[in-house]
Amino acid sequence: MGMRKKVFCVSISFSDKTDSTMTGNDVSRALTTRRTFLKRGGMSLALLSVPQMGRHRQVVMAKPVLDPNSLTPFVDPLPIPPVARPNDFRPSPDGGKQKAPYYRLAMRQVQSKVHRDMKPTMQWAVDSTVPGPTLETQSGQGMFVEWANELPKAHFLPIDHSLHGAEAEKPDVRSVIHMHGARVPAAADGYPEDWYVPGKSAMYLYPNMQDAAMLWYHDHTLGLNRLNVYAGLLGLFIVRDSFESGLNLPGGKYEVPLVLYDRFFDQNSQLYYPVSPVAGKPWIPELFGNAILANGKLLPYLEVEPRKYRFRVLNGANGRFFHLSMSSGQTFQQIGTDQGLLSAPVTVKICSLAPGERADLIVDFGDHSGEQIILKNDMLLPVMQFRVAKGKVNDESSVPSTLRPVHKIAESEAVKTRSLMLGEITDLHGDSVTMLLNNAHWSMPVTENPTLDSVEIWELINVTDDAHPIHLHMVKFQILDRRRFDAFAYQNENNLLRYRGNPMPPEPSEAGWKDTVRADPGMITRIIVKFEGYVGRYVWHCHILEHEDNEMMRPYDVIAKS
Ligand SMILES: [Cu+2]
Repeated sequence: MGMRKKVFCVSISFSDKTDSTMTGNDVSRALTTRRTFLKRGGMSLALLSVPQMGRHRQVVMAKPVLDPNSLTPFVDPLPIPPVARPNDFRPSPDGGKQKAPYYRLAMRQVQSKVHRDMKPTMQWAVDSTVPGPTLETQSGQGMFVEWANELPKAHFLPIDHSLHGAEAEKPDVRSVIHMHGARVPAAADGYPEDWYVPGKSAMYLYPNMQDAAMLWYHDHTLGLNRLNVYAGLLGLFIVRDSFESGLNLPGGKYEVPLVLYDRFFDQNSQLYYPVSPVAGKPWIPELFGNAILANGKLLPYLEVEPRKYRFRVLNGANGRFFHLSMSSGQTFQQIGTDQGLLSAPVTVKICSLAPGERADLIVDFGDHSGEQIILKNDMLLPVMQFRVAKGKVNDESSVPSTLRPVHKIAESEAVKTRSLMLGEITDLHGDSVTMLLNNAHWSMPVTENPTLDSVEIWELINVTDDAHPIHLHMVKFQILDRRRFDAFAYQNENNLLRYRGNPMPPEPSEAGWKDTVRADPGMITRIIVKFEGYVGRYVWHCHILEHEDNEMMRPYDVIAKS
């Protein structure tokens, strides 16, 4: 017989030390230590919202993975994704005099280095970088983007053909790009079934009738989304407006986008995506890579001046929640969230971001001249380093004490309240088999059908052990509250609602316009949404991409007023 393939089994837990050298006992110890730490620290779980608490799943690491601790940290400068330049200007379809910029952005396979001491990594880029080029526009300035699929015909990550939408008869390589957070007509939203194969493209018009905010684009292909995004198909989209520009916030080179995500690399510097131990069904319920990348680099550094900076941070990970802090102990001033500016800056010591969420942060290096400061995740692990120059500089930027007023939507405006259960189906071992929204599969008839311009309250009733970041396409919303409830009674006593606590308002850093909300385990999270924009078919889903790919996504229809 040939060589026996070495198989490494690790539990994908919330431990950041998950790697091929970790045994089950090590993982248990790590879990215990962290739980004890959490308890002793008196830290609220809502703050940390570690989604992986108590989970202990077998995931096969078919090969040893690279340990980022074995690399010299902070040897590569932080790359800034290039700003996309229009190829052309085209007549606007609304017949207006103003022409709209046209961009052609192609998805391609590239080789690029994520660290000085690693070999080039094969990735799928938009244009030629991962993250792809940043699109920028002014609010109200529409644009055309032609998303072209120029990928190879073979996928390099483990497709699970048993998942709905990823059947073996479908082509392996398919893509469709969604603009997360954009108010767009349904035809340009990147519906998960609107995928196309290499050699094809889709032309989308984005009207951009919305306030300044940092949005992002990423693949959304039904059943493949987690793999295509992991491969590299994501990038930023910044909408600006005159209100925000009038605020004198740090700008130009002092405004730095920061796309964060985690990956595994094999010993050959190639992306590695773990699989389940079940033959023919490689899907895993969550992925927490041991390597955290910032703008596509592993452990980069950024040279900064001793002054204020604005960081536009995206959690672009498949499933990891980030809890960012600075080794200097300094705080962040959070000025914005998913859909733009907060009503006033909020001081945060730890910036928590679920997958899909964004934070707009002001960091003042003014009192730290000459220092080297580490941006850390989960209070332990380095993400990147800031090298603050010596001396003093004249910083003319400012952070006003009030930003953009956030008009609160009154509950009385809601014409409907929908109770929507976030559920999970497990096998006899307690391992996840599929995740469902309101017990419905993707292919079942639409059940959420709000009327255009109406206001609704959606109650996200989470009976699972995980936090699920829930994202609604096309709209922005506000978080009303979160409330602990008896999930057992709800499931076993015919949806009996027994509350276990008082409603808790959103954290101040979430009390603005959102498009993605953390629905914590054992909690009912209520959001209030005005369905402004366009009539048509959209989707709402969990932004843990492994969940989304396994049924935790539903179509919804915005219907015309009668
Ligand atoms: Cu989920």
